[in-house]
Amino acid sequence: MKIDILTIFPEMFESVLHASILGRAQENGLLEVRCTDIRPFSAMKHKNTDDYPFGGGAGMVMMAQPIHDAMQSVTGEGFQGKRIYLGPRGRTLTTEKARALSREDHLVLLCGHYEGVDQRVLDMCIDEEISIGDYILTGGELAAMVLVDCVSRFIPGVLGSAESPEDESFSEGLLEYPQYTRPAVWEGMSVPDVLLSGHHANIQKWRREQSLLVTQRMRPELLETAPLSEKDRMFLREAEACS
Ligand code: 4GS
Repeated sequence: MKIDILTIFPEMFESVLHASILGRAQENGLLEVRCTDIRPFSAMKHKNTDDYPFGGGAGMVMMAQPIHDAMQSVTGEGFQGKRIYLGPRGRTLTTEKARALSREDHLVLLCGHYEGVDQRVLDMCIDEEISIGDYILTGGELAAMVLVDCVSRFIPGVLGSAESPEDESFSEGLLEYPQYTRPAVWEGMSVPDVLLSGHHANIQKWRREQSLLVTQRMRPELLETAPLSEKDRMFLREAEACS
């Protein structure tokens, strides 16, 4: 997959994109991320990318022209893919959305700054606005990095063969069960016996129940849409009665 990022701060991406799993994915040719600085595309004498908002008000607005020209430079003729603006008005990024985007050949991510972007260039050049959550960032760059990271997990081969993108919180609609590693006793606290038992079926049952309990406690609304068996529902009813 190819991902182009349009930003006025390309240097923010260097370390994030080259370390760890994303770095390996790019070395293996599974992922190709390119950052394009919007500023050189500005037709203004001083290469400005923002201006005062029509109608007044605080802050600045990113101008249409530099963004449009930067977008043209990475899409060209016959672009096949999705052009995404990261901003708080968009639909919130979810696992489903990340999985769907991972099937695209080419993504272009536009990072906003200041009070936003001239609406006309969004109307002309953007297919979809996506938010990473209901809070305000100082810029869209961190949101773009979050999107690149969670989309990349779903590209076949990006995770090592032992890891699965589906074997985590949310993928089964539930939160993750607790994990433990050595030592078996640390600071007087033991690992749950069942995990040391070697009894695979009991371990699976325990993990499922822990997932159900932590979801009920922390994110009960997820239980309304998670695929639950009759056994799961019975367990949750009993847990509720005991609490
Ligand atoms: C988000 C967000 C965001 C909005 C960028 C104000 C600077 C800022 N982007 N998900 N201007 N939440 N962007 O807060 O994507």
